[in-house]
Amino acid sequence: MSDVRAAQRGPAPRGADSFLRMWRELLPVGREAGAAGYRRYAWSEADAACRAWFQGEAEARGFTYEVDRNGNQWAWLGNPADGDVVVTGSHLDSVPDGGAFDGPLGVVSAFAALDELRARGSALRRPVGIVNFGDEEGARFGLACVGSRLAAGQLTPEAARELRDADGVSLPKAMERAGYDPDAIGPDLERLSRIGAFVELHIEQGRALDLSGDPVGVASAIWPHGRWRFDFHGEANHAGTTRLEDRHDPMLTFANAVLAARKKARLAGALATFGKVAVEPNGVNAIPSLVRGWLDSRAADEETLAAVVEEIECAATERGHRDGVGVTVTRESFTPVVEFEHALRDHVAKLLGRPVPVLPTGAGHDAGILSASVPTAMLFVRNPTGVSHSPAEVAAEDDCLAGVTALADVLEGLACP
Ligand code: HGY
Ligand code: MN
Ligand code: MN
Repeated sequence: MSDVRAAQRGPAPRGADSFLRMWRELLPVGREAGAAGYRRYAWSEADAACRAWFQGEAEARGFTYEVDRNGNQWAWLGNPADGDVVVTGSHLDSVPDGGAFDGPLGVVSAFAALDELRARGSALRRPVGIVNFGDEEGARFGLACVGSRLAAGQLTPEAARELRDADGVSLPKAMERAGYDPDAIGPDLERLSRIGAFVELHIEQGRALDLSGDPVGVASAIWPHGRWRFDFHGEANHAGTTRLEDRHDPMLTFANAVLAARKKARLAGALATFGKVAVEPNGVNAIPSLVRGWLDSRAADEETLAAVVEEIECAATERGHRDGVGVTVTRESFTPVVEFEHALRDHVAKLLGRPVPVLPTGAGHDAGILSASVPTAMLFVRNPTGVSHSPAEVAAEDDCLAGVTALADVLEGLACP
């Protein structure tokens, strides 16, 4: 069908060279001066800079560039309307003070892998696409994978329109300010139905590959996970004059909930994290009136996850009774367990040409969202420290290049059989 050589201009950079060039060029994009890490939040200026980078890379190669109704960016080689498209990619947004690799590694590797195929002279027999899904981390509006959830019909436009950031800016307003049409958002099932396989490459967010000594692995499953908002309602009062026994201090109840979360998760072999907190009025010499803490919890199966969250809620409520503090819990998102399709997973593993670890992960991904409607697989690249969602996140250059080669091998096997 499409000859990868015909669609690109200029001499053919090998995947490794183009990866290193793109990585260097993307590193400063959307990076605030003085920030500890990346703050590439959805629909921000930093996000716009990343999107401009994506569009530039697509157009420089002569790929057809498109933004879908939900603001996800696509670069096509061949005509996606032909169907059975092989898509690869990831996301470019970040958590607060995130690392360089979570997301961008998959997008940069996608372009580099197609450059590698071009250098190999591979002729594509299926259309190929690269995607940058919008707002994967949910750092700004609290819900992860907004772009892929909307496309897959797992988030309704009505619910998306209710999302607000910490300053009260709604998702539609943020999209509009960034130059996108918020009235267009909604399911994009026809687009997804054209995808025959989606393969997302991602840095591993753990140390399994480091421990096994492999640069690349394949995903087996994603743990079910969700986010719950705990509101602790107390009574504002003077820190210097209110007797301890007269206080209704929501910070105390919150602190106990944090300890309970740790204990319940440990006992169940699950994970529970209060990573974000907002305090009102947030004065150093005032007992707070409200503490709002967001719980992120994950477990190997949905029953365990539900039990752990319920236990944390009970512990918080009980403690609230003792402190004279009201506790309300709101589930803000939930992603069920994902088992990647075995046929594609095994095929991808075989295309790598050597035995590789097949790993579950506790991290969420757009691939997990898409897996409900599209055959989906993931490749992981070794992370020597396992650190992620932190500026300390790192992968060795050789491993990133091994990832590019692995992705090129997989795309070649799928699209140039
Ligand atoms: O939070 C997550 O699991 C993902 O990295 N978005
Ligand atoms: Mn992440
Ligand atoms: Mn990610």
